[in-house]
Amino acid sequence: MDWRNWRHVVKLDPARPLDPAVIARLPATGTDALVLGGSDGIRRGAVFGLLGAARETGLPVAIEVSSVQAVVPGADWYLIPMVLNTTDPRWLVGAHQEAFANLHRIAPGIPVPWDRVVTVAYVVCNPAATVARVAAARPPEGPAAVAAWATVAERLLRADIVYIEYSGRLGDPAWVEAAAGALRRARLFYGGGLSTAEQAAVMAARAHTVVVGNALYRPDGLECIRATVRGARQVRPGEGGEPFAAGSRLP
Ligand code: 1GP
Repeated sequence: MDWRNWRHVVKLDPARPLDPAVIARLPATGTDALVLGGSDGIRRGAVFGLLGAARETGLPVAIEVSSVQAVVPGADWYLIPMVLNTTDPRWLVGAHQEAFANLHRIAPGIPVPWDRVVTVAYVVCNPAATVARVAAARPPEGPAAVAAWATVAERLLRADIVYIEYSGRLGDPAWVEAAAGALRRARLFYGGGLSTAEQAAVMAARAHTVVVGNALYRPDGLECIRATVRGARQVRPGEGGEPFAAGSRLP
């Protein structure tokens, strides 16, 4: 399935151990795709091993290239994160520039699969999240600031995806709504703290795609994934609160 049609995605962290039997059971949960990604401690060997297990599920697999260690061939898509609200340009474009400058060493002889490269503009909203610390992010002050970041992402950077990232805790639906209201073309992803059908439905009514990470690592992880898939499928994007593009008109 094309990434533009994903409603529910599971994010697997290559730095966290997970029973391969759990991964093998992910297709039966009804999720649309697997994303391999994490903020810290990414090692090429672990990404490679996890990619193999993910591929065996038959689900579409994306690698989030948050480090050159995640440059591993064999994924359907390569998601390139850019942290919009970082205080250090390294996390917006600096690390990317460095990677391209060293590509001949990182992936010798392998051309960049540009048709499978997807740009992801992150708005990091939870100051306590690892990604906020690692990427030196300054969380937005409120929904209006989030909407403005969404406009920057779509209109100026032409990003494919705008990602409202609360990683580790449930976010404020009003912030997701604000981003939706500013977007016309980019896909809106929400991630953070989802483990129940109700929580997933609230966010999936405001975003195109919801991402579930941490909950899978709980003892009842697969049940959480099933529940969040059910919730995401109960609603349509733009159904909750402000519809897409509602606030994107110029005065
Ligand atoms: C993390 O947005 C994802 O990048 C998912 O967040 O781990 O809190 O589910 P959780």
